[in-house]
Amino acid sequence: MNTCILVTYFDLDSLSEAKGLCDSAQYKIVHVINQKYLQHAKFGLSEGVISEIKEIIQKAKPSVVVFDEILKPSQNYNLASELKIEILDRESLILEIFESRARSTESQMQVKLAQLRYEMSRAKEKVRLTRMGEQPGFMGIGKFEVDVYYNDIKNRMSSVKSKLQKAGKQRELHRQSRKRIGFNTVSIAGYTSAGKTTLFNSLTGERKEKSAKLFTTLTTTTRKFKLEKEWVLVSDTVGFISKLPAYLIEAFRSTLEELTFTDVVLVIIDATDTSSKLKSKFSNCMKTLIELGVQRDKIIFVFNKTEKMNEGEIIHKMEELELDNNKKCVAISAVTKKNFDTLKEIIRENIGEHKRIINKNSGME
Ligand SMILES: Nc1nc2c(ncn2[C@@H]2O[C@H](COP(=O)(O)OP(=O)(O)OP(=O)(O)O)[C@@H](O)[C@H]2O)c(=O)[nH]1
Ligand SMILES: [Mg+2]
Repeated sequence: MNTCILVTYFDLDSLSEAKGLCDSAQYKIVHVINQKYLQHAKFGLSEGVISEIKEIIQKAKPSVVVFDEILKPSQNYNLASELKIEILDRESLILEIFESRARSTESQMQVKLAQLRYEMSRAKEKVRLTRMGEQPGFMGIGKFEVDVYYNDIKNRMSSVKSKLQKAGKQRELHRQSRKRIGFNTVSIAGYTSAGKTTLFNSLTGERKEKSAKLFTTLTTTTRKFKLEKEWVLVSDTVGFISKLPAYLIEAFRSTLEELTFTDVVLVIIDATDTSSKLKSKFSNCMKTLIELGVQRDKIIFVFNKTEKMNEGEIIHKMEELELDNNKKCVAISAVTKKNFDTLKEIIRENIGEHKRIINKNSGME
């Protein structure tokens, strides 16, 4: 197994999430370095810490150093040259996880596009440095080859993009045919590991992979389930995370766009999180949903994993997110199916409400 030294923040929430990311990427952590600040100009770290890490590298001989922040290409370059080891910043770590987990052709292409964008941002910096004469060519190649390299990435990107566009069109056709048949649709969204797939499986009787590891699901799956007398289509989607690189959202946009077309979006919240984690994950989810263009009135807030919590604790968690008086909020357990009747009732009411708004806007009511 690959090993790493993890450089992260002091607070327990950041630490546990960073550990989760290392675990999902299959790196065994041999040493943790906690810092208050990871945005120093040259290395991301202060120079004092650099010599500390050098000593640890000598002793522990890790495969990589995981840096739990987004590093600029120049910082990554400086740090790698100074420590003489590969540096994985938060973006590339998440990319590695996505790469190892992508199963469907579409998600593999999406990951490919994200990797190319990542490479492109690095290439731009390298081209800039080479042009300024600060870096005498890179990877042993000169100015002319740098342009060739840069153009090659551009070409590969446009080829992946056009394949993804085709897949997107296919998705659009599916969506239209579902609409013609008259199916109502529900999407499940939320932070990674909130329990989206567990809920999806419980509603549909599916057996999609669920796990405590982060980013278990990368492919949107749609199945039907019975809502009293009518069949409804429900989709499970890729989870969010804080500081998710913009180009990953961009690459997954075509699948995440499903969220803007469905009648109802269930936002799954892990109610067992500490207050600080609960709030930061929630604001991150809402920010991402708004960026994607999801209308807030379509959202139902689902507090999950509440089977072992008492009423007081649940209400307290709802209050923390100012959702305690919200009619579109329900506490469930995806494992024990606690409050599934209430959840279905709220979904039904919201589908009805959404349909009324659409009809009104199109002059049918
Ligand atoms: N106690 C408890 N655990 C749950 C519940 N729902 C999900 N879990 C656990 O939470 C973990 C994550 O569940 P998943 O369903 O894989 O979460 P997800 O949101 O699909 O995660 P990603 O696909 O990685 O984004 C698993 O270990 C589940 O067993 C619940 O209602 N109660
Ligand atoms: Mg999942």
